[in-house]
Amino acid sequence: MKLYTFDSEPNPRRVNLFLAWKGIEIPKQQVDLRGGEQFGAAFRTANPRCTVPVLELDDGTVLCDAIAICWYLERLFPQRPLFGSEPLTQARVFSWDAYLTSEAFLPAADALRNRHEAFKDRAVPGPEPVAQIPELEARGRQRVQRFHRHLDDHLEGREYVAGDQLTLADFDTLVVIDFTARIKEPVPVELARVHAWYRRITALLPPG
Ligand SMILES: N[C@@H](CCC(=O)N[C@@H](CS)C(=O)NCC(=O)O)C(=O)O
Repeated sequence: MKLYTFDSEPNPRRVNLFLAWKGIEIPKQQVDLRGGEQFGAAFRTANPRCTVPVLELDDGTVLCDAIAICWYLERLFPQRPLFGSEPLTQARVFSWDAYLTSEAFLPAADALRNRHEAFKDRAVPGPEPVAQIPELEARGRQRVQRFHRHLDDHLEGREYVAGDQLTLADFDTLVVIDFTARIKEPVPVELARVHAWYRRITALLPPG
């Protein structure tokens, strides 16, 4: 197996945290997103969507979404489970992934990609040009703020995001929170439950 990644970016980081927690090592190849390597012919053959992470299996099969990569590896390496062991916890992890993607990742990406010159005509990842819509920055920020409030409400009486044990949903949420801080939309101090949860999860992360 081989993992195509660009370690500093949010979706690759989701897989990296998962691998680190389980102690799995997979050969990695960095795809320089800043230098445009995702659009080069070599990588495009692996993933025509031109995004990372990508897990390439020994028979050439590719998985191009962080959640699918983690689920597949969970089945191969069941130690230190991150999808829980009950069907309901597993369902909650997938449900949370769908929620996070639409209500946090994409709004944060909208706020970033519709503003910066570096993303001109690249407002959405992928090989086709997509023009920026400057108004989407403000809407993205508003939705990120709403997500922070929802997360704080959700954490009332809960130690973990999905069910009563640590799951991938916690790591993925941590990655989103760091991403929102990167776009200068940190979690407001008054959202104490989010801050307490963040400290708890950060303390569990393997070093590095
Ligand atoms: N659906 C994919 C999305 C992957 C994705 O959007 N990755 C970003 C990095 S976080 C990317 O590769 N962007 C390419 C670009 O900006 O051109 C997943 O869940 O992993």
